[in-house]
Parts: sequence; structure tokens; C-alpha cells
Amino acid sequence: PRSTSTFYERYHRLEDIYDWLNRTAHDNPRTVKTILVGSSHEKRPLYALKLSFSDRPNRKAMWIDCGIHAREWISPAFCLWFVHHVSTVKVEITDILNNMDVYVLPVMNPDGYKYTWTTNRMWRKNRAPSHNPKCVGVDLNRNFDANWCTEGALPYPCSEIYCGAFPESEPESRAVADFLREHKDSIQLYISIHSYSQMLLFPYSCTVEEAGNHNDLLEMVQEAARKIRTFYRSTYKYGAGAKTIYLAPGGSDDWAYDLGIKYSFTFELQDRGEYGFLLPPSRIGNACNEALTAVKTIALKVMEK
Ligand code: ING
Ligand code: ZN
Repeated sequence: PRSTSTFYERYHRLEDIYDWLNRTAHDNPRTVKTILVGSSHEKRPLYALKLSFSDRPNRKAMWIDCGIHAREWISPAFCLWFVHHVSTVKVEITDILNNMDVYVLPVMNPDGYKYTWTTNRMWRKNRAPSHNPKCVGVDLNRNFDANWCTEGALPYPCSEIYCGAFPESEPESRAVADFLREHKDSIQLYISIHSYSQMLLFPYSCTVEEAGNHNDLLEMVQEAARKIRTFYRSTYKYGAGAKTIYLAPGGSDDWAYDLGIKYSFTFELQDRGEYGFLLPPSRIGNACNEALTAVKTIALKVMEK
């Protein structure tokens, strides 16, 4: 086995991810652009990359966000892995990029991510203060306007699943929601990357009701899970969020779905609990390749629709 790991097989502190963003845009001026979509509670910029192999305006597009939850380090690692994979041009991904632009937000919760490197590795929420100085942070994946703050979220700032004062109360979730609203006519596919538990989820998580195109969505994740099993011998569960993982209102994928992005997913990457959020760097490559297989499989199926 190789003893050295590449940049993409390591976890990176926030400053290094910002440097990487700049470098990536600078080194690929024709295909990669940085977009400032907003800023965090502590005023850190939220940068997305737009990957495009064409100058035609109003192209179809997909959106991927990572790092909504601070401690899920494999998630930003995947966004970097994905951008690297796309910009070093592999065959199937070219088919996808020839048909759609891709927006990638590598760290949706930079304040929380920073905090996991400096202070508390297991931090989940953002870093917004509340009226109680002991209780900090809103769960950004409970802050979207999808059955907001009903069962599966809590209205208490001390809770790990605090929904915030009102839907989109947080600058991080509002920035993403604003961007998706502005681009909803072009964006056909939304994917949010989390960990852990190896699941490919789709709406709804905020209710046990079935989405209108449930069978389409099911077929897509089923095929993706099948490919992951074949190529990597890993098992991924799949299905509607509420029935596969747990009831959880205010999630980004449910909100994006109701906005009109009818192919909307949340992936839970490795592992199934052995290391949990502390997935060793030696597993980054495998975890990211599995997720990449799922993204490609689903994007190709969306293109056929
Ligand atoms: N899981 C997600 C969470 O926010 C989820 C599950 C998916 C909730 C889709 C809502 C919508 O709890 C993790 N690991 O964060
Ligand atoms: Zn998460």
C-alpha cells in the first residue's frame, strides 16, 4: 500500500479550504468560477464553485452542498474530491458536464467547521448565539421551511436539533435558499452531503407522506446503491428520509423539493458507526468514490428525464 496520501485524502482546516478554492478557480479559469453566495454568522464568506464546460447561458444545472453539519468532515472532503475529479476530466463526468453546470458549496457551515478544528470536534450546528449564553447554534438542517420545527426538531437553543427562531433565520440557510430560489428554473438536481450511516435519502423527511415522484426517486437511489455495492462492496440503505432514517422537518432537500427541484437527495456517507464522524483519513478515498458513483448515476438518470 502507498504510504503517502494526496491532498484529497486528508482533512483540511477551513483556511486551507479557502486557499484551495482560490487556487482551483485560478488554475481552471475557463471552467471554474467562484460565486459568493452569502456569509456566515461570524461573517465568513460562503463560496460556491460553478463548474461549467460551456459558455451558453441558462444551461441546466445541479447543486451539491457539503458541510452543513460541522463534525461531518467527510462531507467537505467529498466536495473537494468531486471538484478535483470533475476538473481532471473523466469520461462519464464529461457527459454530465456537457449537459449541465454544477454548483458546489464545499462548506455551508464554516463557523461550525472552524470550531470543530479548534474547540469541539463533535460540534454539529452553526455558531449563532441565543439569549442563553450557554447555548449556541442552530441546526441548519432543521432551519429550512419544510414543516419547520414540527416533530423531529426542537425549539430550544440548547438542543442539538434546534430549528432556530423562524425558517431561514440563519444566514447560512438563507444564503442557500436565496441562491436556489434565484436559480430554480435551471437547477434540476439538488444533493446535500452528510455523514454517517451510508444512506441515499430523498423527500420527504419532514412527513411520512410520499413525494409525487417517489418511484422515480426510489429507482435512482436503488440503481446508485446497486452500483456502489458492485464496485466497492459497501451497503447503502435507501429510501424516503422519514421512513429510512427518522422524521426530520426543516431539511434542505425537502425544502428544495417543494421549491420545484424534483430530484432532491441527501447522502449519508461512510461509515456505519465504527468510526462515525471520526472516519480515518485512510477511508476518504473509498468513501468519496462511493458517493461519486451515486452522484454520477443519479445525474445521468436526471439527464434522461
Ligand atoms: N442526518 C440528517 C439530519 O439532518 C436528514 C438526516 C436528511 C434530515 C434529510 C432531514 C432531511 O439529521 C445527519 N447525519 O445529519
Ligand atoms: Zn448531517
